[in-house]
Amino acid sequence: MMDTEANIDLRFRIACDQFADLSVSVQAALDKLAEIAISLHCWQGDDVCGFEGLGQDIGGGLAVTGNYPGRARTPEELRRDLETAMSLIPGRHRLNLHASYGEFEGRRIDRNEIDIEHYQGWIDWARSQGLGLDFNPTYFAHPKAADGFTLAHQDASIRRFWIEHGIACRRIGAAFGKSIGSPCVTNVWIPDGMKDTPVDRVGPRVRLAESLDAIFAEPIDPNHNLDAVECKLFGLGSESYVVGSHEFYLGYAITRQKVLCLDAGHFHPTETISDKISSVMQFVPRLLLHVSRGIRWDSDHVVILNDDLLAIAGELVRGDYLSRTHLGLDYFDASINRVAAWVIGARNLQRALLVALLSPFEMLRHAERQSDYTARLAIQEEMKSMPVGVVWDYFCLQHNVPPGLKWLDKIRNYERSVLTNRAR
Ligand code: RNT
Ligand code: ZN
Repeated sequence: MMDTEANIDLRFRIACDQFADLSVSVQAALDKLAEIAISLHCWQGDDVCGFEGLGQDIGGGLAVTGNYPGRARTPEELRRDLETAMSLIPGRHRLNLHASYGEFEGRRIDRNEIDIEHYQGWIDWARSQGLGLDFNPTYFAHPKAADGFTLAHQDASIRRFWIEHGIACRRIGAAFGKSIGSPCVTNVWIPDGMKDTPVDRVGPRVRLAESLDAIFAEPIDPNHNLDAVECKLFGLGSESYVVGSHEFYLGYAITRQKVLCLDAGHFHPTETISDKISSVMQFVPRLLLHVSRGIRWDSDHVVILNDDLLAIAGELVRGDYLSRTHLGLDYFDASINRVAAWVIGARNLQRALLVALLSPFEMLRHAERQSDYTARLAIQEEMKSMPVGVVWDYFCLQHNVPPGLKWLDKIRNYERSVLTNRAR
């Protein structure tokens, strides 16, 4: 048996020839893949608990299920887990932080009082790791969100509180972007909605638009902070009506030229986001994707390499949208090793992008332009058995990350030596 590296090397060279026959440059694909940053969501590491110590239910129609041992309980634990995950994901990436993950040192700092000092530990860590930072105001898991309304609340004082939170978060996002040297995407998602049929669908939407305008009133340098808005079809407890629907935020993002966030789990169960990309990109400046996997409802399962993911990656590459798109993961699974959940999801997104980057789009476009749909279908199907796997392994080796399944051994060691020592 050859050693793994020599074996991968040999098979890689054969694969390159196969792709060259289709006029695809493997090296160009790998160079491009190395440039694509994925924003890892901090909340997978601790079941969306955060560090405020409010003891508040997560709420907001979100639900984390499972009780796998090893949940991160402190910023130090979460950072160590993230470092482990990132050591198994090729390339340079980003961290997506929620406001509830500030370091408050036992003090009760309410959401409208948060300031950059509470995130200095994250900035220092991100800089030391060479990571970009993204941010999210936290409009759930709080007494003032307990009745399911925040920015669209009937009570002006509650709306004001959440507007102040949004304003504080944009300033923190801008400080992130400035000190890291890469714009921070600050994404607004709110839970507001109703369990049962509302009578007034208009009022909350008018209030939401006003609240958002108030949050975004302060001009902020887009080189430091970019504002994103995320829609949803329904949530637990907001089955009948969500104020921030797709149409609402699509209209909002177009008229205000904001980043539109599409979460793969936030549409009808048979509706996919891949086909939306080329439509919305005609009208919004940039896109944020919450790469997730809905099952039956917005269940936030770990991202797998399925047709939906491949279709998303294909659209981003074919449409040349990568430079206008921010990629983030969004799921929370507490039933498996949480560090592995990050690694599996991130590597799958990268592999989907690699499949897209290795596709013979010139050849396919040519067939389509000639109305030769027979060839188009034949080529598309042939691609499914091209040797992408060994190209991926080669990419991992290039970036000093374990190829194949070898990363799982590292996770097992980490679980044994670190995670199992954490009390439940
Ligand atoms: C909720 C949204 C949102 C959250 C995070 C925790 O349905 O997807 O993005 O998952 O803010
Ligand atoms: Zn999301």
